Amino acid sequence: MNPPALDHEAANHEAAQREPRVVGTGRATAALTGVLSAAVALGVGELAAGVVGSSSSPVVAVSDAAVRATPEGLKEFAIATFGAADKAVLVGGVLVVVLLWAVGTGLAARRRPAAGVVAVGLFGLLGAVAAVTGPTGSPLDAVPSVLAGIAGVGVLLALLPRLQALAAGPDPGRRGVLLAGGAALGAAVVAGGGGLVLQRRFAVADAREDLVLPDPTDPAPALPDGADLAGAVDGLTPLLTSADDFYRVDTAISVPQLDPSTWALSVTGMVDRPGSITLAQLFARPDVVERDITLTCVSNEVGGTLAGSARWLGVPLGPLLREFGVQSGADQLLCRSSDGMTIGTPTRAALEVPDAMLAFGMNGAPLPVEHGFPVRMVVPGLYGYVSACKWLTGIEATTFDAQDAYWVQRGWAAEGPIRIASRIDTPVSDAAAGTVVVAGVAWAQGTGIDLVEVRVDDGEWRRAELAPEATVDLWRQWYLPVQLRSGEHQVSVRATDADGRRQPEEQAPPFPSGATGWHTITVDVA
Ligand SMILES: Nc1nc2c(c(=O)[nH]1)N[C@H]1C(S)=C(S)[C@@H](COP(=O)(O)O)O[C@H]1N2
Ligand SMILES: [Mo]
Repeated sequence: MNPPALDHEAANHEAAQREPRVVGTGRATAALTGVLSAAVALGVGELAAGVVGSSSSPVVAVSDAAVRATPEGLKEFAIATFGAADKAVLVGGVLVVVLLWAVGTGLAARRRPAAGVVAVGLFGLLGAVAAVTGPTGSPLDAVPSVLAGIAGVGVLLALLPRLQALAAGPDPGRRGVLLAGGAALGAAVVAGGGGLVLQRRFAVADAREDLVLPDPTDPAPALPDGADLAGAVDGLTPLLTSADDFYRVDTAISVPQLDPSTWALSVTGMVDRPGSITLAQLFARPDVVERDITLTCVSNEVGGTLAGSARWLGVPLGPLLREFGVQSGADQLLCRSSDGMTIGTPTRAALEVPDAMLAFGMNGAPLPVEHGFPVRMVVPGLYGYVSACKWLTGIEATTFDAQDAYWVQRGWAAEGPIRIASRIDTPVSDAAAGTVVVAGVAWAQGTGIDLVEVRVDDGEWRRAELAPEATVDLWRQWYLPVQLRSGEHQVSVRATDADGRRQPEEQAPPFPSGATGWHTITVDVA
């Protein structure tokens, strides 16, 4: 038992008897006080982040830490369930936790102001630790959370007695209390809004708009006639994916903003001539290539949408790496992005896969910021997690024995060749009886697709029509008209590559090296 608390209860009880109207208001006002102090804390956190130029406001820092700490299974689930919205969902979740924490803080402070101070202090501390321990964390990144904590404590202590006085009964200071609460809310909004505006100083959207890409010295080969059937077949995925529709998978809660005028790529480690190269130097190279390449995520489920095709503009990796003198023993290129991500690419692939490149253009425009502006890697035939480092700032030649990249530390396979795949895009789940056009895409990067077959229920496998092949690194569209009677039908697809290797039937989940199995859909035919 706690005597002071008991006294407090007794006092409350008396107050309640005197003034039954306000029973319970003490709790509500205390909770509200907690929420107001948290709001001011978050606002000050954003403001401080905007002033010091750190991307680690408390919410972002804690969300980033949550991404790092999330077990692979849950991450998989989040990517599969929420897709590109996974980060919004996470940040929303963090805000809900903050809200609950704030309510708890207010309630605790009602009994013991010290407990409230500790709760707010812990909130600031957690943010600071999360920020500093991030892969690119520096002591400066603790500043927003520390200031947020101090502001939160200050507001809590200033507001609590006033709100409590109000709750205890009609009080001449009522107006003053409302003013204090309103002022706190106003301060939170102004600080938070101001912070978000200040953070825009570091945004590179304008610099991206102004960037003039070089013309390719080696443009993409013309697409053969009929290579894109999307206009002719309803529901078929277009051959090239617009940047807006392109899937996005990364761990960045706040998208890295790299100034193209100061960007440079360092090449270090097991190289004879370590050094760096700027964007202007990349643009000025005699070999600027443009290629149509399908990029795929290892987390893609059979039939999933974590794959996209774009026209990439960039500089071939092989010749560039040879200029730096990558040593023969270095079997891994540890690619680093500005947000601390590491992606380990097999050196052999970077040197030998035709069209492996440092890309700065996507579909005729500079890379979108979310897709790695100003420079990312693209290696046809390797899943993104081992090849497609976005916001690239460094390449360290090393060995697979010496260092594990981010995803490999989390159990994913060290080398990630893209598995042959085929997907039904249409129909989705319903169709009208009669002739139904089944259509989709198939890919086997580096080899090319030779055959796509479709089966309805337990029928024969039938050869689908293939659109002409553009390149072996781009997915290939296919379609097949089939007769469907009313009722429920299973439709399956399987592909065979140009080496005669058929897509395996055996179902495997994405972890640890990519999903396998034939895509089968159920169609309700009316
Ligand atoms: N810096 C950075 N680069 C990254 C990632 C990341 O999390 N951070 N994710 C990789 C993964 S898993 C994939 S599938 C591709 C996705 O590229 P996109 O978002 O442009 O489609 O980027 C790769 N490059
Ligand atoms: Mo991925």
